[in-house]
Amino acid sequence: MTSETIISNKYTPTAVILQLAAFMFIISACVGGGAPPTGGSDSAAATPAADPEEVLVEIDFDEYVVLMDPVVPSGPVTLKLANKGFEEHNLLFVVVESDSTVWETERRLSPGERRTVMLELAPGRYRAVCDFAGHEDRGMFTEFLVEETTPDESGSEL
Ligand SMILES: [Cu+2]
Repeated sequence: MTSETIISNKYTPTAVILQLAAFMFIISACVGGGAPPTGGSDSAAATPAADPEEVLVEIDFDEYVVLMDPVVPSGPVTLKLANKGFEEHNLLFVVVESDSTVWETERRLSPGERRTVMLELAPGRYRAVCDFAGHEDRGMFTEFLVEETTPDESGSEL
């Protein structure tokens, strides 16, 4: 046996094909194990009749913070909730002055979950709180102001 045959044995087409097959298997396994086909989409396909005047309020959850704009216009808003942490979280809106809860999530958000909620807010100062599993005591709250919106002023923005 010459050294030439040893080298050619190492790089047979069969070995290359097997490696390729293994590679393809890994690729398909990754795709198959990914997000479910209907979940995790950021597209607006679910709300084709979206109002162009829609006011979006993005609220992110993490351990242990609630992140959102400190000022929100009054009236109808669309909350875009996103749990970016690794624990479950919920959300309550509490009027600061009266300490009364005006809205809360129907169920907790799982890690990575996104949820859209339509809501109407009256002017005032609010606390946005996650009161799940002692998170509030760890600082998982923020305050925001709902400001009265007057249609006449909307044209002067920017
Ligand atoms: Cu929480």
